[in-house]
Amino acid sequence: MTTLYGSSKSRAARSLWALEELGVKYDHVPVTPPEAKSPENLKRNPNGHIPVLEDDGLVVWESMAINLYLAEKYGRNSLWPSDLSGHAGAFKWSFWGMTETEPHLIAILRNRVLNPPDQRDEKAASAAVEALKAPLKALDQSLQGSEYLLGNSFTIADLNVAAVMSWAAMMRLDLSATPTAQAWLQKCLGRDANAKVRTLK
Ligand SMILES: N[C@@H](CCC(=O)N[C@@H](CS)C(=O)NCC(=O)O)C(=O)O
Repeated sequence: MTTLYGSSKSRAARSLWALEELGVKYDHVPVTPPEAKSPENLKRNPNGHIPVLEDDGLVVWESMAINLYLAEKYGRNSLWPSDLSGHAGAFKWSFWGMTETEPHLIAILRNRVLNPPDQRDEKAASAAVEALKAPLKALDQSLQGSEYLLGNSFTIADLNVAAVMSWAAMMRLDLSATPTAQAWLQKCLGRDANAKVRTLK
């Protein structure tokens, strides 16, 4: 039995997207961010965060770890690359997404959208937009000449990075300086499995 805890309006969207791509049968418990520190959720994840996956008794937290696990277990013929160099690519891009881009995107999101207007800092948001330019350039260059990050098929590397970058799309950040990355992002986010996630609680 597979259960994913976390609302689709949170980082849990990433893992819901992976489950939908993989066609895994699962139960969805849409725990919201304010509920993440509840005693029940703290039992599942001592950090008090969502998403959390329970899969046949195994508990996994951290969105990228959940997705890499799901891809390896259920996606041998789809999202999970077939060889060791592909696995290295999946790890590389997933960690890259979390460390090189997510912190900047969160800074922009908080200071332009999430914080109450009197607690927004446009200077911090602009600095984060500036800091994002180098990783975006690296992404754009890496996609030159291939459809997806690891070659010509969509893998968990694409899903994980596009899921992080979806905040850029949501905030309509100007990505026109990196048109290859922009086109790749639209292609990834336009997949049916991602559209399905947008309909979930
Ligand atoms: N690095 C973690 C971050 C998880 C995280 O911070 N999730 C947010 C929701 S997007 C959360 O649980 N917020 C509630 C809280 O921190 O109390 C992951 O990727 O899973």
